Amino acid sequence: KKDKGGAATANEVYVLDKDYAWVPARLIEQNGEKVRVSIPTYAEEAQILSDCGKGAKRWMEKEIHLKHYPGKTLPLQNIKNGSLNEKEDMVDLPYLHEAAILFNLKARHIQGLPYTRTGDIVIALNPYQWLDDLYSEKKQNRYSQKLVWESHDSDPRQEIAPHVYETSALSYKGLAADGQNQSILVSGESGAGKTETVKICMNHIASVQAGPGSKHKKANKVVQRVVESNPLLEAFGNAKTRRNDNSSRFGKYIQLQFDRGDASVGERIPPCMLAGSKCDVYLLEKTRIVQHDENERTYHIFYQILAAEDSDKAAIWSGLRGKRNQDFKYVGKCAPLNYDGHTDDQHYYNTVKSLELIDIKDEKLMTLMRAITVVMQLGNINTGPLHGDYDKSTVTNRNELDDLSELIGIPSNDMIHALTERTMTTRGEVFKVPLKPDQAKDSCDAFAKEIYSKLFLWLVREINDATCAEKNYSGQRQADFTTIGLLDIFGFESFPVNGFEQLCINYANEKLQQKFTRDIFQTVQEEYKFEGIRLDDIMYDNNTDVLDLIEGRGGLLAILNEECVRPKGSDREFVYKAKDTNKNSACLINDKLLGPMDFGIHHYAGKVVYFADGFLVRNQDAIAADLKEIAKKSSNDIIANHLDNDKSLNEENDTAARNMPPRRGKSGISNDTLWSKFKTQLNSLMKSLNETQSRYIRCIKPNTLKKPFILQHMTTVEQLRCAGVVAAVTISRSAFPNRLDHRACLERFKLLSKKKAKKSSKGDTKDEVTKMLERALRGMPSSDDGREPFVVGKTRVYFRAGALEFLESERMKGWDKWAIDIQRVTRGWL
Ligand code: AOV
Ligand code: MG
Repeated sequence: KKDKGGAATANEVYVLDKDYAWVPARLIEQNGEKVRVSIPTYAEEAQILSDCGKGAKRWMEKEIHLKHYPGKTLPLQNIKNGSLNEKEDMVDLPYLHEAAILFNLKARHIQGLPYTRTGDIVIALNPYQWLDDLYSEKKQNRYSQKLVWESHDSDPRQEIAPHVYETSALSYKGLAADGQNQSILVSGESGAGKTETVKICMNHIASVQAGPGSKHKKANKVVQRVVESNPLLEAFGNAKTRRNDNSSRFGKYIQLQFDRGDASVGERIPPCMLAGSKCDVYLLEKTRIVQHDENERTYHIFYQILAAEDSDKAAIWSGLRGKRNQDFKYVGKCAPLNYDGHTDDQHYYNTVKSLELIDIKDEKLMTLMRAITVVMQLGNINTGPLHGDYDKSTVTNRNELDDLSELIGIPSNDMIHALTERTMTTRGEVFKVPLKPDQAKDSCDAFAKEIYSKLFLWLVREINDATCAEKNYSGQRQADFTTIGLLDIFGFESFPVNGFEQLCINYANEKLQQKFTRDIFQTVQEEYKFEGIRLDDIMYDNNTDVLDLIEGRGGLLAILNEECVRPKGSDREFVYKAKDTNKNSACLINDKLLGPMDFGIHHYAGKVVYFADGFLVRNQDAIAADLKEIAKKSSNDIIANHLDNDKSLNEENDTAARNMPPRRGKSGISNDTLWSKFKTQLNSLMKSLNETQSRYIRCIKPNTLKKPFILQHMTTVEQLRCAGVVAAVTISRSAFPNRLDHRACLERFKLLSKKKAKKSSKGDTKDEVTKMLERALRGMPSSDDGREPFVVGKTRVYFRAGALEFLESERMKGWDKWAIDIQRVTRGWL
């Protein structure tokens, strides 16, 4: 039986599609396990929404075997009304599942509306164009007025469109009104817009703090320094990648510090002023310092220096005069890049200005620039066999070595020894082992990586010293300030080949996901409490098992650390032991098809296979003692004094980390491994986050073309899954998958009630809805556990799985029976 299209729309569904994730379709027929649907032809994919609205001209038929697609066909109320009249808050979508979320976001995105809510979470699609109106001063003030300074009886968000300004404004309000520390957790994949979003929120917070209607927003020096610290961190920690011209190659957590508002002024909310900021950074990508892909670049700062005026370059080092990118191997030739609206030379002068703001100028500035030049110069050192002996090595381009020696301030011969030999100690006897030419080259690379990464940490400490409130308000301590923390951290990663970095990144994401699900769960509990609904059966997936596998006793982290101190430890042995010890863990993929260097993990966001090559070396993350020793002789203060210091500000405060004695293993390398340090850092971050009220912004990259208005289904859906948006919806809907507010419910189903619903004498809609629904649902088969099919709350009706579908099918009494069956078959599926 064919559907004629047009009016009857309840047989419209979304079906899973291998190219487009979800496509809207019409059910034509069901025959046992088989369903025939008609789908708009793929050529019209971009127009899917409008086509469906118009009753579609060209459709193709497709047979779906339900048996093979369990849970893959979804009931849809009405594509036209459900999608084109998109909802600002997805919680208001009557059917809330992955496909509905996708099409709601799409409908908004193609109209230039990048922000959408899912309850308290803001989903931000990268608009890939600067929308001036969206970030005007007027907009900023409107959100501050509505959400911070005015008082309302009901949720004021109902009056304003979703925006990340609501996240920043509500955080500020929580801070000022309740005195509670706040945090904004921004996540998403590379290029999704995390860093921009953090800056947008930071600017807004800086404007809210000036108080209602203030005209003097950014005049104060503290605000300027805090805001200017962003481009500075970007110059040293961002680089062009294939996916993002200004990609952050480190994670960061910035805490904005505020003085406690003066309650004596008698304002309803005492304005708290921004007093400073503090930044913690995570896992700077080190390999990029010595190599990068052809279409990518190393860190911006290298290109900035090389693009400066010759006289400025000569002030750093006379040898830089006339030098270009291609004269340095680590930098290399690449097309000129204009990111953030500026060229490299313009960026150089902005960087110098921002450095001056934090008092890095004159000789200190030169020391910093020279240390960066040392890194570049290290890449130019070539090594070869010593007098034809390939077991030994020497530097083969003496002129480059002499330049290096001049820059770093260490005699050339001392440099040669440090780069081409290793000092070993066996049974108290000290002797030198020569390095092969390749090993000597690796030692140059290791030295360059070490200098740059420590220099980056040094810079972060300098920024913190200049911006932190404790310094600006002497005599006050950290605890005297309240904070809003902004987290901009790498999202979940899964590439064709995944290494140690991906494991660290995905581990961090598991930690954050755990917090996310717990917070969502709590919000749902609060909503039900507000509605006066007793909650007995919320179930949700938690990822404790994966975290156990990674960081628990006998977990991957412990095994890898053990392997690092074992005299004959190897990557392969690590994989073997990891698989053997955790063979009962459901999260570890121990497939016969995986090689002896591969292991897989079922992460919350999907399955990832890791290739363990280089895990031990990466984890040890230590340079040879010879290089550490020689660095101390450098005339460059940063290189001489800061190579041993890798503590971030938070870590310094963490006494537990300080009191842990480092263990020593083979060749005297300490067991203070990268992973252990990262774990300590993460735990300290989680502890700090747990003391705050957290809000979430999920950034989504709508297309890989970096173009406005386009939304690609497949990649968007993958991100929604990774961001836990679907999981959040599942949690919030697990007990009651559907909800409608009282009015909407009355209007939609009043015809079902045989008796005309009498207006309750008190005009009580709750009572009216309850009576109406009791009558309308009388014919519904009772559930196995005998529970009520719906519960009426203070403002909304909550439906158990199947109840809303039953009402809808009753409403469309004229439908063919098969349509109802399909609704039943698909009931409860996400
Ligand atoms: P990311 O921080 O999430 O990637 P960015 O914040 O650097 O991504 O954004 C990537 C690019 O998208 C920016 O350089 C802008 O061109 C554009 N963009 C992002 N957000 C907006 C916005 N709200 N309005 C206009 N353009 C925007 V990475 O750091 O790579 O994970 O490691
Ligand atoms: Mg970024």
